[in-house]
Amino acid sequence: MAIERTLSIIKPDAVKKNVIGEIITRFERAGLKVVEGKLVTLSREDAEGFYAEHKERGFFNDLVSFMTSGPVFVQVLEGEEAIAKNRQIMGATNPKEAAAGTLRHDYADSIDANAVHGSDSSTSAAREIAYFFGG
Ligand code: RTP
Ligand code: MG
Repeated sequence: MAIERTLSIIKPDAVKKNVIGEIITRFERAGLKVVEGKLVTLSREDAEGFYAEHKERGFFNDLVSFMTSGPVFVQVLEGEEAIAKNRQIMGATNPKEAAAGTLRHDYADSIDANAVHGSDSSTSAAREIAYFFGG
């Protein structure tokens, strides 16, 4: 099994709920290690650049407004199959469809305020890690 790195963001809704620690504990218990991390408030430019792949989608403006609505905790997780493992721990994008025991099932309020972000491929992980932590 390959050791990978992936980008994880604890989104403004979860930071407001004061569950950064609980969320990181879920990752640690699954064997993922935090190897970089910082609390930041994204500018609109930061959020637009990060989610550039979605810029033609109807939800783009709401997504950017939400991601800039308060601080986020940006981190790099490392471990075996980290990219897929992180997505599994997160659960489905829409918390109504997220399996019991996943982060979005347990902490997310809506498809917009859905607690966490995780890179969806090795290409995305490389781009997103460089975006926040340099190449
Ligand atoms: P993320 O990028 O935040 O980890 O989420 P994801 O891969 O599960 O979902 P993605 O398709 O990349 O969408 C990014 C974020 O946009 C919001 N979204 N809203 N209203 C909608 O139909 C809709 N679809 C997506 C979600 O907040 C999602 O996390
Ligand atoms: Mg995505």
